[in-house]
Amino acid sequence: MAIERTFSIIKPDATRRNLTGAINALIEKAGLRIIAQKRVRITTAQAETFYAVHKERPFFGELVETMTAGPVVVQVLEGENAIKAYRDVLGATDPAKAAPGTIRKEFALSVGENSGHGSDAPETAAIEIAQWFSGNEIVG
Ligand code: 3AN
Repeated sequence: MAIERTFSIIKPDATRRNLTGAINALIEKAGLRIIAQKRVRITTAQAETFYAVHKERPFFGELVETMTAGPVVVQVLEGENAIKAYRDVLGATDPAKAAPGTIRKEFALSVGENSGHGSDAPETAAIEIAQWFSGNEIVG
């Protein structure tokens, strides 16, 4: 198995409810290492760029609004098959369909306010990490 890096966002619905530590505990329990982390506010322009792939979807406006509604915690996670491993820890997009013990089952409020983002492929992980972190902020 390959050691990979993935990009994570703890979304505003979760930071608002003081869930950063609880989510980080699930990340670490899954064997993923948090090798970079910072709390930031995403601007509307940054959210539109980040989610450009969804711009034709009916929920795009709501998505940009929820991602800019409060602070987020952006992270780089490292571990074996980190991209899939983190998406498994996140659980299904719709928390009603997420498995017990996953971040979204435990904490998400709705399909929109679903507490976390994880990259879906190595190419997007590389782009997303570079969008938020410079090399010397990532300490593996
Ligand atoms: P995932 O984050 O699980 O990869 P995507 O890429 O399909 O899911 O969707 C990106 C984000 O868009 C989701 N995390 C969620 O916040 C939002 N989203 C997806 N589907 C819907 C929907 N039907 N209604 C509202 N928001 C949605």
